Amino acid sequence: MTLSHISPDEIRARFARAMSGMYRAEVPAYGTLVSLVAAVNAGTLATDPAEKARLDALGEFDRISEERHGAIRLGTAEELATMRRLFAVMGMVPVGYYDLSVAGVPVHSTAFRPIDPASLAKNPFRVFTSLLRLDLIADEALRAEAAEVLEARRIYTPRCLDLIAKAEAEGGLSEADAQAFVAEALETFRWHAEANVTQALYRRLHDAHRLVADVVSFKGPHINHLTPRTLDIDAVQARMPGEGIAPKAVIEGPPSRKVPILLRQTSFKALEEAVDFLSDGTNAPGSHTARFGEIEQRGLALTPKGQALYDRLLAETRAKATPKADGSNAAEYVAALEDTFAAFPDDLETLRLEGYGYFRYSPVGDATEADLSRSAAELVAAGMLRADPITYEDFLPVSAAGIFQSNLGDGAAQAFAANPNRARFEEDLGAPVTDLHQLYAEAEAASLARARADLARAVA
Ligand code: OOG
Ligand code: NI
Repeated sequence: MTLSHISPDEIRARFARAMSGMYRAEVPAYGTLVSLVAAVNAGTLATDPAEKARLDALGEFDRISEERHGAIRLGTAEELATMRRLFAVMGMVPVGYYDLSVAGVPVHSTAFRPIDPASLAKNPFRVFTSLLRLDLIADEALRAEAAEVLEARRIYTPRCLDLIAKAEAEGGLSEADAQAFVAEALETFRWHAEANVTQALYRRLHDAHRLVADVVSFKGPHINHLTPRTLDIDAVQARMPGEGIAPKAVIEGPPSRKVPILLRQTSFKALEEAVDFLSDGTNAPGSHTARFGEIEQRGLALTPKGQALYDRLLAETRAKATPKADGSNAAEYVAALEDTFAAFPDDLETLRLEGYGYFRYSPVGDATEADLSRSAAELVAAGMLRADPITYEDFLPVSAAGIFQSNLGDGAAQAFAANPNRARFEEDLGAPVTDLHQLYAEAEAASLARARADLARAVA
């Protein structure tokens, strides 16, 4: 990057804003949801000045009202590899591998996101990106037809491809190029009412799996939801029906707690949208449901120890009660969830001292020479360091599966054997995915090293 280049963080922030504007125009309920989330967040902060001060001090306050994640589903390895290059222009890299086949969804996924704490603070926009796995579809003839349709489509504009190449060659984009890039890249995520297939083929794809129809039938990977971040998901969930939005029956993820951990999410059903299928002589009007709304609340990022406890407690909960698609056992599920998760420590001190979560350290007091050799826990106890929870920036495979399922329709669940294929995904992507635990561990270690150096400087 040179001085005349626009920073990838700035391009991402502009792109996220442009995407939000586009989605608001395409899906009116999204605008309603964003307003509701803003009202609930403002209310939460008004009644909790300590939380507001904490978010301010961490530089997290400014990002929250703009914070979004989106999701797309791609059809081919080439589309995925190019998507990696497109997101790289905005400082977003693939983090994590999520196998959704276990949950009956024939995709595997990663999340493109910024990884540097300063970039996250500027704008943490992330996109959950799935690649269709035609290999999991049994009908070989249908698989071949789907592959042929996907091979023929072009989801990026020629100008967009040129600008990606230019950013790669020159190490960045100028103001004019960045503006053009945002506009051109947006085209890839737009909804296309004209399908690439006849209604008859759409039906067959749909019968194989609704997700296959969603990926194969259209000209591009329409953004299927855009999710604002709330500080109180229970409050938003409770207020959604009053705004004419019917959320899914249960919130995915951990239960409501004093210290939020990981990620809690809820979504509402897709719109039914009119589709023009390729003519097969009948010209019957068609429709498709793809796009939906979602909200999320983010909490403490967990260490492998904390994540293992989360996974175990969630599995125990689901052995007691599995949420039914029609919501009929929602209360039973929530009771089982709360009951089981009573075993998960719910105060910041225990979570930190027992190594369940990741924390960011900063210096607050004066230290003496002798203090410098003390442990982080001792320095916090002595009031020389403060420790703040590091926010979870990623996704949860079981939750993601629940979100997919609730929006694909209930009958859509289909059993596939657990079939993770990270090596194949990375080959298709053209790069390895970054390990998310490594990122949090590095962020924690870097903050501690910096805090210790600051304390040492103050002694000297
Ligand atoms: C992605 C569903 C997963 C989340 O927030 O966990 C997801 C999709 O439906 O394409 O977005
Ligand atoms: Ni989502």
